[in-house]
Amino acid sequence: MQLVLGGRQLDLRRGLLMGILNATPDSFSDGGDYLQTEKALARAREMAAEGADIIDVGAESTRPGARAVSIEEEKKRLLPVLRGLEPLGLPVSVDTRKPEVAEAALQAGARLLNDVSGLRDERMITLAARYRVPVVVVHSPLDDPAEMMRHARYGDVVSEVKEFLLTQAQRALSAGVPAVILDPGFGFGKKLEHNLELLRRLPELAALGYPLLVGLSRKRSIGELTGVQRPAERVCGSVAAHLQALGRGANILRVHDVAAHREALAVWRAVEE
Ligand code: HH2
Repeated sequence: MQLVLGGRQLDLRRGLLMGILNATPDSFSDGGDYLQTEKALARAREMAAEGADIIDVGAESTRPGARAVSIEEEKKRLLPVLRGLEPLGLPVSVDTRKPEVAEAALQAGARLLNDVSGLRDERMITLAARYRVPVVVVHSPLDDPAEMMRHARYGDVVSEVKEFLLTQAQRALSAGVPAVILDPGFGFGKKLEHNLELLRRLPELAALGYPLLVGLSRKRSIGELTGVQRPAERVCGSVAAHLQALGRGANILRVHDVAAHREALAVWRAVEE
C-alpha cells in the first residue's frame, strides 16, 4: 500500500513515523517548547535527522479542556513554521480543525490535512479536493475538545468508531479527495478502557482497507498503564503501544519521540520483512 504526499511515494507497509510539532503554549506534553518559530524549526530539523517521514504541525492544543484559539492566532503561530519547513524536503501535514487555517497552510506548503474534528465541516473536504491533498479523518464523539470527555460513553466503541470513519471517508472520496487515512482518535472522548479495546481490535479497522494512523504518544492512557506522571517521560509506554498497533495493522505512527520509535521500528521491520 502506497501513499503519495507532495509527489513522494511512501511505502505504508513498512510503518511510517509522523513527527509531532506543536507550535502551542499549552499542548499537554510539550506546550511552550516550540512556540517560537526558530525553536519549532530546530525541532523539525532534529526530527528529520532522527528519521521522521512526515512532520505534523499544529498550533492549537486539542487536549481535553483546551482553550480554543482564534483563526488569526492559529495562522500567526503556524504559517512562519510551515514556510520555514520547505527546505527540509519532508512532506508536512497540518493539524487543524479550521478550514480558514487549513487553506492558508496548504498555500504555505502543507501536503496533508489532519483534521481531529473528523471532517465535520464540509469545507475541509472541499479544500482537500480542490488542493488534491489526502486527509486524515480522526474519530471524536464531538467537535469540541472542551466537551469531549463528557461523551466518553459507548455501546461498542469499535463499531461506533468504524461507522463514523467509514461514513466520513466515503463522503471525502466521493467529493474528489485523492486519499483518506483513518485514525480512531485515541484519547478523543475515550477513556483507558476504550483506548485498549480499540487497540486490541485494531485489525477490524485495518480490514476496512484504508491506511491507518495511530496516535498514542505520551497520552494519558499510557500514563495510567505505566504510572509515569510526566507526559514527556512516557516514552517506553508509547513505543510499546505503538508496536502493538503496528502488529495489528497500523501504517503511520504519530509520535513526539522520533528517535526512540525509529529504533523500535528497525527491530520490528527486521522481524516482519
Ligand atoms: N492527537 C493529538 C493531536 N492531533 N492527530 C491525529 N491524527 N491523531 C491523534 O491521535 C492526535 C492528533 C493530541 O496530541 P498532541 O498534539 O501531542 O497534544 P495537544 O493536542 O495538546 O497539542
